[in-house]
Amino acid sequence: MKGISNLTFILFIFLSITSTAQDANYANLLQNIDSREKTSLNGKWDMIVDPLENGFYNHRLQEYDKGYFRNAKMQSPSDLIEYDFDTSLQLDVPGDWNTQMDKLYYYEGTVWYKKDFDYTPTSNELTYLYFEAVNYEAIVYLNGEKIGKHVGGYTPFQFDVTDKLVDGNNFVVVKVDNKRKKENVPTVNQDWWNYGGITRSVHLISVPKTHISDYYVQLEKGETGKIKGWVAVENATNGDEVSINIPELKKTIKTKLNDGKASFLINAKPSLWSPTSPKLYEVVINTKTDEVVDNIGFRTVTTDGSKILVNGKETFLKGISIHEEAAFKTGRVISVEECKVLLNWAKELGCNFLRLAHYPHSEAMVKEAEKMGFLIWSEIPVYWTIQFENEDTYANAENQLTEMISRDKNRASVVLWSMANETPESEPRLSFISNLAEKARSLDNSRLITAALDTQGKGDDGNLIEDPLGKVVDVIGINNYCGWYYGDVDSCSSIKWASAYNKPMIMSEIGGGALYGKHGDKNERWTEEYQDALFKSNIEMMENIEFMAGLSPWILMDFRSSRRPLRRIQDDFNRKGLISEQGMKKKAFYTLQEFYLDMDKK
Ligand code: GCB
Repeated sequence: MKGISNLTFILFIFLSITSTAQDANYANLLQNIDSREKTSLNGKWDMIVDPLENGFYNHRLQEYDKGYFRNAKMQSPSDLIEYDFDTSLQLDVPGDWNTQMDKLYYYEGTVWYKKDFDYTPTSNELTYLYFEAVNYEAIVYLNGEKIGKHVGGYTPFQFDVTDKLVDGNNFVVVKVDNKRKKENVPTVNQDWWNYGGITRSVHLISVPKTHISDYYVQLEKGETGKIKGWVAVENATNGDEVSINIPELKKTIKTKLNDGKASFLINAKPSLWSPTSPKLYEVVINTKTDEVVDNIGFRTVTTDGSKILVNGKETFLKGISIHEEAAFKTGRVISVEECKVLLNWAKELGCNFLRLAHYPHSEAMVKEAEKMGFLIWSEIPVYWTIQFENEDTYANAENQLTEMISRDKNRASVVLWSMANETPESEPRLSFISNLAEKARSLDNSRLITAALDTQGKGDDGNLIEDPLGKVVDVIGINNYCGWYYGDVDSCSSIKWASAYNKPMIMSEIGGGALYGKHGDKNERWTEEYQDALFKSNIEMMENIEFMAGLSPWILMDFRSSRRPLRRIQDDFNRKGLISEQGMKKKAFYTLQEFYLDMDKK
């Protein structure tokens, strides 16, 4: 007994010494909002389409205080107010506007959203207004007053609205603007639909004044016996206690807060999370006033030369790329069921890995994928030729990266943070992406950093990877369209590859388009036979690349893109899916499936 209390004392001293703030640069997003008391603001929202931004600027193009956010009402019959939310049309939240109203199919611009709700204050609580995502820029007003702005279409953000809420009826107005701009991330050019709107859920989340605002609970890099992390508590007093409890492991550790943060280290031997055994442990974090429960999996991910190791074991990433677009109805995915349709297809294909392209997918997608044992590549929309020399563009990209990592840093499924996709080589691009990589490592050094490159040299002797970005990343992603954008289908199988880096390479894209049900000769574009032959030839090529550690062909399902106007074939869809948007599997689906299933037998 005495021994145990000595040990506790030593541990207490150790924890006190190490309980310094870990990193002050997180986005400070409430973690795991599933475990929080929430009021949903989903449902019908009133909306006004405002292409000229009349509700924001006066006729001199100055921002003015009579904007639509006031939600003004006529007080007398002679009043002139040229808008009225109460008689307006409505949109569903969550949801994109493009697929909800025919008139808005191609619309890019401003739409005003308004929602009324009742609120009853409770004592000693803080209330956050939490948006899971709005594409692209959101200016948020509560009861006629501006409470903040958020830029970036795929990550969550929150505002403390405690002092702005009134007892009884309240209204929130959001100016949503998805105009593409050169300086944005992504920029003006992208090969997916620029779905606008409040595309993910909105909540009011109440927490005690002194509350757990953030935490990191993960295995130490490369160590399977040490769970390490920190807890951040808002409005705490120095010395307040935090406990971290993992009941199934019979581990409880207590630590003290210093400047609102506390570090901890738990020696434990959890059953490791892996694609074949996606074990999650209930983790309960307590303070005197607050409790958060999460389900966390423990695994390591490292590299050894050109291999990727999961829990120390070489693991080939049998993957597929996915856009977060709903099957059958198109538009953004808005429910867990819609996530599951895509994930089940990936399972059927034989995948253990998903590239969630080209932006952070919803938390629901990441969590469902985690339960099903998928390893995940998660990325920010630093896509093609963005403004690498623009500081604001960098700040925007870094903010999206920070919000992505803040939200998903406790997910065992996520093994790769991707910084960029197909960016052209230049000095400014190298420093832009190197800075992002450094930022990502400072926020989370337990995962691998990657980027999808398309800069490989294509010579007569074969393809050579020597992009200087290869130095910066831990895993090199290569997008390679042999048989589609270059080379004959038959030529692909004999291409040789070399790399200047002794690092793992994931073929993050290969592919070609086919219209489901279109059959013909294997040399005829858009037929299933052409796509199938392309997959076969590329598979042969990849079987000969020694440093290949994984593969995520482009793409699971046909998806909407305004770059794809070819009538009767594309009809605004990128047709590189292995499955049509109506859920019909093309020939190449079965070819890739066979390749993955054969690998399991080896
Ligand atoms: C790419 C891009 C992806 C496109 C794809 C295509 O290299 O990374 O976003 O959709 O090619 O279909 O051209």
